[in-house]
Parts: sequence; C-alpha cells; structure tokens
Amino acid sequence: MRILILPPKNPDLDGVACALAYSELRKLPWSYYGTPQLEPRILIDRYGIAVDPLTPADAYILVDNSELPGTPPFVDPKKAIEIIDHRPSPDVEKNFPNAKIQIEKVGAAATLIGEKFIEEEVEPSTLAATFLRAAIYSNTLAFRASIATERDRKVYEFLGKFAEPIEGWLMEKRNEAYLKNLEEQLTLDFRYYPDASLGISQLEVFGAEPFLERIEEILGTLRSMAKIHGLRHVFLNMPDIATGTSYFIIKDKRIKEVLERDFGAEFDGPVGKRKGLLLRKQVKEVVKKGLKG
Ligand SMILES: [Mn+2]
Repeated sequence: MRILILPPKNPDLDGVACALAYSELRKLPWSYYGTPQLEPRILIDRYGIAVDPLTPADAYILVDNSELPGTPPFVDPKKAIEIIDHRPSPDVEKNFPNAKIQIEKVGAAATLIGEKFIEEEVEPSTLAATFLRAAIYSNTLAFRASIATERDRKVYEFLGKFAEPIEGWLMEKRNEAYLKNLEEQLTLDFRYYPDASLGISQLEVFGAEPFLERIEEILGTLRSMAKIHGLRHVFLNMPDIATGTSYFIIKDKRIKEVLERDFGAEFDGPVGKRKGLLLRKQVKEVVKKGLKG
C-alpha cells in the first residue's frame, strides 16, 4: 500500500516542514500540490529539496490541514488515514471519516510533529530539525504572537540541538524578497471587506526601517487597490517581528482615530505604531465597527 504525506495546497513553511519531517519519522514519501509560499521556497532552494512524485496513492496522511478546501483535489477524503493540525476544524470527522485525527491548539503544526520525535525518542536529521524549527519560529512570529504556547517553545528548544539556526537568515531573505517586489507583495496579501468599504494589506517584516523609507510607494499602491476594488478606506498593517512593534501606514483620518483610540497607536503623519504585534485578523473587526459607528 502506498501512503503519501501531504501538506495543504500551496503550502506555507509550517506545512512543508511537517510533511518533510513526518516523512522522515514514518519512512514514507511526501509531496506537495500547488506552489509553496515564499518562505518554504527559500528553504527548498537553499537545501535543494526534491520531493516524491505527486501521484495518487492508496492512502494519505494530511499535515497542517484538516479541511477540504486545503486538501489537494486528487485526494479522496475517505482515503485520509491520519490528520495532524493545529486549528479547530468542526467538520473534520464528517469530512474525513476514516482518519485518525489529532488536532491540538498550538502555534504551529510543526510543534506536533516535533513532539513525536521527542516521544518516540528519535533524533531528527539536521534538515528535518531545521525546517521544523524555522516553521515554529515563523508561525509564532518569533514567539511574539498570542498563538504561541509553552509546547511550541519546548519543541523549538529541543530542535535547537539538531538544527541549523537559520531563522534570522530566513527572515532577512524574506525581507529582501518583499523589498524587491513590494507592490506585488502588498497586492498579494490584500483583503477587502465590502460591507465596510475597507481594504487592509498586511506585510510581516523583520525590521521596519527599509519599508518606512518607501512610504509614498506604499501609499500609492494602497490608493490603486482602493480604486480597483471601489473602497473608501485602505491601510497597511505591518507587524515588525524583529522588535515586536506594529506599524500602520495610512492616510485615512477615520481609521487613524480608531487605531489611536482602540489600540493605542501613535501617529506621525501617515505612520502609526504601537508596542505589541497585531495581526489583520485582530484589527479588522474593530476597525470595521469603528468605521460604522
Ligand atoms: Mn500551520
């Protein structure tokens, strides 16, 4: 019986790290469907990772995914025999009736895979440890995100004995790629909410200065996104993982008022900041409410 390990479609680093490391632990092939995101692409290039062919298997193990939309289209959900994820998924038992399911709320699915190495007393290879460790670091925003748990920290520390410490390098590479394709990146990670005529772009940076030097360009991109989608209000949410400071780039007076009042942001012209990282999912409802009120 051929069993294939798969991360979600277009996987992020968490998904790729889980599949790669679990493949090592279980001695099973892994592959991915779609295009890996920027961070896993950087590491796949660095280490010259080749995956097993993506052909239908007799059974599947899904990692960092427990939902149908994230599941590659050729996978028959009835053939999923194991699911490992870290986000609640209410219909998981209905959607994957034959799977052994492990869903536990930690900062990264990579933490759950790392724990299996610890429990089974297996030493991970440098490669597996490096991927898992970088995934935990990135997913928890360097442990500054509220989703980070003690379990994430523990596994991160354990993996440190085997991994190459590449997190800083990876964050710098990511910044470089963002700076090279700033407009594209802002457009890619733009979400909009027609009910509030609001659009929010997000950029997770590691060191904000080089981005703050390009305010006019950022404002220009936001303006054209507003125009394209017919939105009255737009801004950029820019958490800086290096310092744990959140930046907001914005011309809109009303949004500034909401961010000052509800999140304690301090503005100097179009740039606002506050201590502590805020993600778009944390600010969007508050801003929407503020715009309506
Ligand atoms: Mn994940």
